[in-house]
Amino acid sequence: MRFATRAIHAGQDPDPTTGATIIPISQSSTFTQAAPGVHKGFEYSRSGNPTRAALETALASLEGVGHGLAFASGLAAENAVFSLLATGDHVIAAEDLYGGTVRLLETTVRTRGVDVTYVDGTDPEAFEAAVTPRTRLVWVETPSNPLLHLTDIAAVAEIAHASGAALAVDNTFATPYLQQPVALGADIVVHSTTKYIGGHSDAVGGAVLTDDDELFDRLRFYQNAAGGIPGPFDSWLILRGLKTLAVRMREHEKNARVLAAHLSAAEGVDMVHFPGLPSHPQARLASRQMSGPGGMVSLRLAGGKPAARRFLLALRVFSLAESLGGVESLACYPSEMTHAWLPEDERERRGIGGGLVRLSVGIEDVEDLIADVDRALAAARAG
Ligand code: P1T
Repeated sequence: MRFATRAIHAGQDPDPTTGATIIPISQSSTFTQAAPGVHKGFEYSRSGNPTRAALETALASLEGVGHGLAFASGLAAENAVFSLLATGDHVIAAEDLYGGTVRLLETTVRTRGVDVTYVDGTDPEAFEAAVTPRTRLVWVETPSNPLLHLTDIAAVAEIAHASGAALAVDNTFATPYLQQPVALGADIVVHSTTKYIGGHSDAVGGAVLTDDDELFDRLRFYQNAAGGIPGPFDSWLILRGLKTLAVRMREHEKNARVLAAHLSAAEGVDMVHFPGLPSHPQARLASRQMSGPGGMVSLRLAGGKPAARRFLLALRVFSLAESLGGVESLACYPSEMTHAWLPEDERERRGIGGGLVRLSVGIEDVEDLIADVDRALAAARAG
């Protein structure tokens, strides 16, 4: 079956006991056993729950892998992957990452005695140069948050594997509709399902997908042992959102292409980051490893922080909010929101300056989105 069909049907057969066409919300913490250890596949909802299992099967199918695990948030999913690391191990991470991922690496992974090196994610040679005999994991987001940098997944997978390390790709921005990292050589895919997969900004969740049986066994053990699982209702909301992923991504992308081109020609905009623009430094890699550029656009306003502030306050259709990937358009100010945890000099060094604004382009009528950014740009210039 093809992608849009699997999004609606994988793991989602009619309920065998009632015929319910839609996966029911199995709002039960426990499952009655006929005799000790004799049950229908579920014992206790931390270990496994039918609604969550349906979501896990659907997500694995969309990423083209054999195993899926759902978590309570994207960061809980990431933490499951980082649990594979022991004291003395080394991680190479691309530099442009969601601020919460950097915070997790710096405050919980590094403090366990795991060494972390950040490299330019756009340069495979930088990964190669950072490899040590203790490197166990390479971690990238592609496209990255917030600068929309791309990492060449196939090239970096080869480098990771040559040193015996695993490559994990945070595929939140691309979604499996546009990019399937395991087919390109990655070992693990991570998602914040809060974003495009859920798609309606009404649930927080995460997922880890892999085709590797041994990694899956360890991650599955961690999921049950540490317990950071989503409840049945959130699993159900994310599964419902997932059904329309293909159609939503097409609309996000259509609007993002129009908006990115419009912003590129606009007065007061220094730079637009969008993998679908011919000016994106990795436009060729984008067309090779993704089937489309997605719906995220970042822009750098010429007037720096004061202009960005005026821009954000003048928006009416875009909401000023953390998160992304919902049907509604959102604007984010990375330096004071998603990446506020990083020290200012570190943000500047990573290219997240005061003029940077990130847009999650929704699926509203694009004319209204253009009118909104034009009004906000006029306000930004008026200062
Ligand atoms: O918020 P949570 O579901 O825990 O997911 C964390 C996360 C992981 N990976 C990427 C690429 C992300 O963007 C996020 C969360 N990001 C935001 C909340 C944001 O506004 O960028």
